[in-house]
Amino acid sequence: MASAQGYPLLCLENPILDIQAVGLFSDKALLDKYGLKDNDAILAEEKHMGLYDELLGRNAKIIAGGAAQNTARGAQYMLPDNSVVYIGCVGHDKNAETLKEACEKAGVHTEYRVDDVQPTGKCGVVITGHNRSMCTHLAAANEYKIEHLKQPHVWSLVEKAQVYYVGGYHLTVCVPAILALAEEAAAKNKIFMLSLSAPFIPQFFKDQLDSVTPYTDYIFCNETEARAFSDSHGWDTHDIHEIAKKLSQLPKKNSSRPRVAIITQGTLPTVIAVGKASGEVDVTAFPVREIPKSDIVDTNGAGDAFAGGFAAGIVQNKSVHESVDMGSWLASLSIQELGPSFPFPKKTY
Ligand code: 26A
Repeated sequence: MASAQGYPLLCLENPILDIQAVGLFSDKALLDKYGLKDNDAILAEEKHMGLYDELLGRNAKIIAGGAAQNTARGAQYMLPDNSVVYIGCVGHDKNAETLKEACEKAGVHTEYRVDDVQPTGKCGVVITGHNRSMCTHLAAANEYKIEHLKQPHVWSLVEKAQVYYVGGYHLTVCVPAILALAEEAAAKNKIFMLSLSAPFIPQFFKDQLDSVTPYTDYIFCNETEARAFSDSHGWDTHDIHEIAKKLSQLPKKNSSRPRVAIITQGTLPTVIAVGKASGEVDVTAFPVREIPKSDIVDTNGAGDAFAGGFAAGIVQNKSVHESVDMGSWLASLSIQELGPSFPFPKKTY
């Protein structure tokens, strides 16, 4: 049962189960066999379909994933009970139960659309060193429909939310649903956040992305995604400070809030650009909470955890810098766990 007062943070994207190979079972030969890059996120084509069974045959771990679903669990980790609701489309199967249970355990309320035909989406994750390669078969996750969002019991959760977080991966799925949230945020001066998710989003889904960026109050990406955005927009720069500045200056629907662009760069400082009404931009860099390399289990989900901690800060009206530090703290916890997970018993910030 949904909480009567709703949830301050609402996240939308693709609920996906990660099938993650670990240790000796995960190697370059496997990447080569399926033509995967060592650090990438792609949509599966026909030639990749054997990867999932091959991973399972190699003792792979099954872990709840889906980028914004990880962010939702991460944000809830740092917020009071009943703070986060997550929306996306799953199949009518056991994998959907697994995802729902992971969310319930984390205290995240789910409002899944359940597709009767397609199975729940899955993501093959191949870890080599500190890199992760992801190959996603969206299946049911690709069947999200705006009609689900507009049902009265779901839309009332949309209306009660104060902050929206959409994973950019959803731009491949249901732009009308993203725009419905974005417009609700802009019309009522609520907060809309978007992550670029992967380089292929600005590369191949540029028009969909450009239809949503004017609504963003916060836009997140890592350095590779930032450069892909710059290339696809003909900006002719790979300088992260410069790209952050330009992102913050993109046209904006709701002029009552500044645009904030946040670019993470692994262990290098996070670059933050805050656009001002005058047209000037404040660009700062904020160090990450680095942990010893030997404590890193894998970096799958680090960016999602960062966004979760950050969103938790914004939900609690913290400053941008404090929210960045919360994101960095949560990311440092997540990379010490297998996959996009967080330590239990809970640690406190
Ligand atoms: C549309 N695509 C490609 C995707 C994803 C995705 N989540 C949503 N849509 N491809 C990978 N992921 C998730 O990213 C997380 C790490 O950031 C994986 O499920 C993984 O948990």
